[in-house]
Amino acid sequence: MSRTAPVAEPHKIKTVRLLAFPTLEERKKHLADAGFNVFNLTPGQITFDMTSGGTSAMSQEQLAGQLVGDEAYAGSRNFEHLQRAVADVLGHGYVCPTHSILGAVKLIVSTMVPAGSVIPSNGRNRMDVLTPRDVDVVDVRDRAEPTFTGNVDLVHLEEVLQGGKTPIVDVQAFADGQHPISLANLRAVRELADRYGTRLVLEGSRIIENAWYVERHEPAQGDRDIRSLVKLMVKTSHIHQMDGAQDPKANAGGILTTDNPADHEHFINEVVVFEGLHTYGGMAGRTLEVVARGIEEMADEDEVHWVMHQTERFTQRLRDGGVPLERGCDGAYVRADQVLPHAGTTARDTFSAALYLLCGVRAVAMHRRGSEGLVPVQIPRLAMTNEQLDQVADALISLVRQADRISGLQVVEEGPWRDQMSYHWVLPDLEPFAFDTFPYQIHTIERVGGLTQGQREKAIRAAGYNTFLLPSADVSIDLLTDSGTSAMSTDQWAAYDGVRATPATSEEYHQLMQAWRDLLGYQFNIPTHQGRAAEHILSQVMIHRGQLVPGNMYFTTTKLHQELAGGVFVDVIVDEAHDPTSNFPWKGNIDMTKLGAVVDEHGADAVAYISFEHSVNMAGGQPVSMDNMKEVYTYCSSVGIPVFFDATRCVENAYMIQWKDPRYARTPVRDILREMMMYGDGCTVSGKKDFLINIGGLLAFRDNAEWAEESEELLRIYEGNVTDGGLATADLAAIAQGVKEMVDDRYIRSRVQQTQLLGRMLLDAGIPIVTPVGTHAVFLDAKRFLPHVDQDEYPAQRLAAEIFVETGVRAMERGNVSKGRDPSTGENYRPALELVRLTLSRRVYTNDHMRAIAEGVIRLWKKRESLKGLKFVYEPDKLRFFQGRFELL
Ligand code: P70
Repeated sequence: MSRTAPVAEPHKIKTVRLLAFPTLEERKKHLADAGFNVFNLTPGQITFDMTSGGTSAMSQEQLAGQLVGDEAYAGSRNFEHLQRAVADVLGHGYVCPTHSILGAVKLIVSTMVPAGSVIPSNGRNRMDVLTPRDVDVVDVRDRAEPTFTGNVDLVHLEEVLQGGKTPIVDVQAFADGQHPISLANLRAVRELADRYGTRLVLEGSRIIENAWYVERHEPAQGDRDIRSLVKLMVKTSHIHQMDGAQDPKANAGGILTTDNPADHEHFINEVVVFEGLHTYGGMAGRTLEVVARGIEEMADEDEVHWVMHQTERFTQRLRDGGVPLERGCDGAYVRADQVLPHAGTTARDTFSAALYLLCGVRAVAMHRRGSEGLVPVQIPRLAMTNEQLDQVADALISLVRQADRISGLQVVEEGPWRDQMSYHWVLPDLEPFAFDTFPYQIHTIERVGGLTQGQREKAIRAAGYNTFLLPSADVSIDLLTDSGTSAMSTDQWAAYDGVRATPATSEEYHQLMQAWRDLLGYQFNIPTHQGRAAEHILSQVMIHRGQLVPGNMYFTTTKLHQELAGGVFVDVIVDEAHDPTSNFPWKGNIDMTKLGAVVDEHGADAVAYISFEHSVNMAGGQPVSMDNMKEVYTYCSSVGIPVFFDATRCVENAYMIQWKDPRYARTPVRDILREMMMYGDGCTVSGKKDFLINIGGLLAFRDNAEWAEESEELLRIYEGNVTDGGLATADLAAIAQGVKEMVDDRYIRSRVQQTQLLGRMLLDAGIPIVTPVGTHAVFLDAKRFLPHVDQDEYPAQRLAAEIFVETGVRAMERGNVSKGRDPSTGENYRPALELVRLTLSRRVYTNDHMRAIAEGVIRLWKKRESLKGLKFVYEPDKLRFFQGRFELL
């Protein structure tokens, strides 16, 4: 099936693994310690490890499968699952598991290949494991074939077969990672094998990539999908072997499959000698399960096309940059001998060492030392973004341009295998390459909804044109909120899994207290289950009935809790905040004149506290300047009014200060944050945002023990213990780790800059958005997008609904519906800002997703005139935006 190149990943990120960024000095030291053989480096010393074996990102279903390994010695459920998956996807009736692909080769050789045999093969790397067993491997690859370079030269094969002593014909799908075979050629090989009474053994570790190539390039096969091509190829073989750590995306494991009961019987009698019992074959139950799930998923058409698109794109960029290479199914195989001809026989390892020195990337040729000068730069499946790959490609290009500065490694110790090599080196003086990208790799992915436009139209009608009421399974890119939607890191999961749960006091509680104190500098820290719980308690403790609460624009839940405590919210944000076209950089600031006027008119005693939000959500994610925080605090302390931050997005605000205030350009975000918090008496936090967790909140006081004590009293009544706030012990552990990760400068920069990227793309297309672009979201200005729709017909609500229909992107209304009605008049408030928020989750979407979103909104912009407004058909009186339902006008 021919298709156009995909715009973005057909999935989102579920969990991430943090990357290491060793400095140049560290890289020098690590290289020397490794004997200048990059095989000896460890992932903690490497930024990107460019190898595809066992390094793929799994699906969340595969990850879950890890926990349902029944780990029985015999006849496990996981084995039964593997049998079903093999029958369904590969079509073979028998499967024998092995510990790895080498285990599978071993069983074939020991049951079928007597010493002195001759094995025709299209893969040179097969020699590594076959030749030492007193087997003669004959290369029968057809060098004349231009497209399917892995095809077997049938004349040559027949000559070899005529010589006898050929128990099997060994064929690799995408031989050596670079040479695909056509289905027609595979079928011809099968015919010959049958004619000469021998067996066709197919090595299908990269069968998906080969099937994609067939789908694309083999004339008669373009109408088939990946799934049917995979089955056709496997069924063409007598025996099929597969590496669980390649296409099935597991971290280990192998399988041997066949339709021949006699061959299978040989395998299972031999597997007990070398591997384990025939129902586990040297794999843990969990690995069987992950392999089974991986086989079921691997032929997913969208996913295959994404993976192959990444490979094509990566190699093209390298070619364009003048890097000599051979294109591989999983990356680029660089001709190190051409880059470093002066390095002679050590060209490959010299290239690898120089690349690591340059930028911290590992690309390594493994196994036996051979004559071909290729260094594989493979892409771990689904684990990297295009942006990261672009940067790796640029690093390689830069290395090639500096090749003349690099002298060859000098051999100190050697052996026939590459891991045995060790060297001396005169470090070249290279211009180092620095990455500026998301500081994590994708660890697991979650497939996203893929409804058609017609199906989405039905879905939004059924949801009463309220995006809150859509099932998330129907959503392709979910920009409803950044709340509780972050991808956790593997470090957070490790902490989560490692706890000893208790309803009393845990180690994690103490660790969390320490982490919060270090980060915020506040003495009293009270965990809550989320932000509104902290707001409830703070409002109850601090507000006397009738008191005013001045703040920099309302937030829905915050204002509601202030009102429930008898307070009256007064907006004292700068005027610019209400003007979506003003480019004032600190639109979150409090207007000192407005604040002074409130205090002068009512007296300081009439003011409960200042409600001071960082990176103001309803204004568009707009930051507060450091000077403004200082000024507000100085003034308020002088008149005795406490200042409380809503520090929900405090790290984003801190980054904005680093980015936009030249005095802080070199100050780490962590230190900026610490200073910000000095200008307040306490804070509430919805931890579900900047704290990088899916649940949790905080109420903190700088030093006032009395407020803290009163709060704890309410906490016990409404939330949980003082030592957990109603959170699971495991969640406390995830928070403690999350708050360490959130102040990483690379992370927060990539996070906010992603928002800026989306905003820029929309601005460039002339789409009205709130400027300057804020930190966590891009806000469409519905008044200018749909000027023909009256505010009482809810233009932002309609626009959000229509964005879903057009693009599958889910957004949120932040305008007239959210603001509600004035209780005294019953009329809608008709706020100045009538916005649709496109909110970016943390660590979940890539910059290619950003491009897909922008393209969709631009399409809608072009047909905006056809859109009309909405009317309420169900209108709750509190926070009506959550449950309200509408009809088209
Ligand atoms: C959002 C979320 C929550 C939030 C916030 C600020 C600045 C407090 C809270 C409450 C979720 C949300 C909440 C109400 C309406 C719509 C969406 N904001 N302060 O998407 O924290 O949710 O943890 O109780 O942004 O902006 P919590």
